[in-house]
Amino acid sequence: MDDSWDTHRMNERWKMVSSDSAYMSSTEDGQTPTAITYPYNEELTHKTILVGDSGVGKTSLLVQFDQGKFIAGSFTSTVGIGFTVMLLGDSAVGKTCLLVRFKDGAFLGGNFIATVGIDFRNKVVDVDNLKVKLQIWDTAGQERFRSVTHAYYRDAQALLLLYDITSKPSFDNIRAWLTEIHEHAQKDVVIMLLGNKSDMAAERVVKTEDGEKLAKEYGVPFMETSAKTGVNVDLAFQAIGKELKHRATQQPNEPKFQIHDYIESQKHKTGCCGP
Ligand SMILES: Nc1nc2c(ncn2[C@@H]2O[C@H](COP(=O)(O)OP(=O)(O)O)[C@@H](O)[C@H]2O)c(=O)[nH]1
Ligand SMILES: [Mg+2]
Repeated sequence: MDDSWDTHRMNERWKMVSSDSAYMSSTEDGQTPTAITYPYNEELTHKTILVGDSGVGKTSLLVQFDQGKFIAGSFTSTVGIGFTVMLLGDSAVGKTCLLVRFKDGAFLGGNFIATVGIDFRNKVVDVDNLKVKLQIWDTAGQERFRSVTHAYYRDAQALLLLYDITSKPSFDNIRAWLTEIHEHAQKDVVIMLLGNKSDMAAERVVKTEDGEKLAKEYGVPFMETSAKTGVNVDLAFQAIGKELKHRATQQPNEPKFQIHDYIESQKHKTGCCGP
């Protein structure tokens, strides 16, 4: 949860407060002073942990205390960088299941979730030692009419576009989705095509090569995933996180991150041999 992260940052921040300030210095050797050192000891570490629900203002309070100012935007002040990712694709391709698998490491079978859907989930991924917070939005209901609110698109830095390898119509609709995306999304949005349900080899109707071909035509990375077995799910989000992080922090002399190469080197192929 966010809270552990806040606590972690706070500890880092605390060290800064302690070492910068004359009135508080930490015991670097980690020794806990005993009662004998009282009534007053500059070397004493006063450890205070801010607890409370995410968003109540723990970090803001700490920053105010530390720096004497208020920094708006809990999100960035806590984590550093964060991005919005959206899941798109026809109804029942597995968007909600993919999100739950990534966030909680579990698979939700059955249909109840198809009608319910979820709004969004936050997850922090580690990218080259930097915490990158992904806010991942699910779409529920609207996808049937391909009428996802256009404002949603504008806010997204990355889009994961899914089809179901056991559903030809869901694959055929990908072109329409891409048209919709090109019309409404940010110009430099990161798009990734995912052929989901790769565990259902016996029911497959869309060949891996067909997915690859379509992705190549549109110049987007592609992989097959399974929300059920978890195959390539972390990789999909990790690749997105890496791409976004590199775009945000790219130095002029740094080589560009090659998302295609990264995925090719990491992905678990499911085309011929099952997951
Ligand atoms: N075998 C299998 N079933 C899946 C997978 N992902 C989703 N499903 C099933 O497909 C149905 C629709 O999934 P859901 O996540 O609700 O699709 P959404 O409408 O795109 O959000 C549910 O019955 C899921 O259990 C997968 O990777 N493998
Ligand atoms: Mg759903």
